[in-house]
Amino acid sequence: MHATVVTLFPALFAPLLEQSVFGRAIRRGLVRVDFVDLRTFGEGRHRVVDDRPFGGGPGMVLMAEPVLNALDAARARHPRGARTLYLTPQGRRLDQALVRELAEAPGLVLLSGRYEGVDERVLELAKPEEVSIGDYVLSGGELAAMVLLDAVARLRPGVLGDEQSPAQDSFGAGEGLLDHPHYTRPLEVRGLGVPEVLRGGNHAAIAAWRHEQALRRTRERRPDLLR
Ligand code: 9WO
Repeated sequence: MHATVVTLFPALFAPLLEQSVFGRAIRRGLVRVDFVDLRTFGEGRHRVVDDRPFGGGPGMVLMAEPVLNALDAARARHPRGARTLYLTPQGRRLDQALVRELAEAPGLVLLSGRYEGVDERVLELAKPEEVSIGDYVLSGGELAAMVLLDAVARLRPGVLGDEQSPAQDSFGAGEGLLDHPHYTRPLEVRGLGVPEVLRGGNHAAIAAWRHEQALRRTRERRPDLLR
């Protein structure tokens, strides 16, 4: 995975890049995340990137030219076929199917907005794919970009240790089910035990129990996933 993030706040990404799984993937060369600092493309001596909205109202809007120039610089670092994404609550909802698709892309350019958003002409001219991680408003697109990067990176071969496999994920096998319950030591926690089937060595029975639990949870909590 090679991603370039266009943002005013590249430093916000440090905790993700330093986190153990993600950091190891970078050191191993399995994942690469670069930044284009939007400020570099600002206007004048003060590198201004925002201005007041036409029509009035509160807040500021990211100006088109700095964003378009930053996107061009970011795209120049990727082969054709790279995907350009703008993180916004107005976008297509991110789900595991889109995550799998993005994991196969030859490159990702992520635009993280701030303030009230970007000048609409950026969207008309650069035509990024608009992606939402959920129906809520953040202070900027950076956290959403990190969520997307984390979800995509862990699908790249070798990023997870071999003890963990994305095939084990609740959505990873393409089954679209929620996860089953998990238990570890001790056998008793404040009077609560562990289901008997998990304590025996019958792996077929364990697999069947887990599948049944996953189905039940999905039916109860997210019937929409069973369509
Ligand atoms: C602010 C706002 C206020 C009232 C109604 C709708 C609204 N949308 C926004 C908005 O999009 N503000 C932004 C802050 C501008 C772009 C970057 N920001 C952002 C991105 N906040 N939340 C996201 C985001 C991105 C992806 N998935 C969920 C949220």
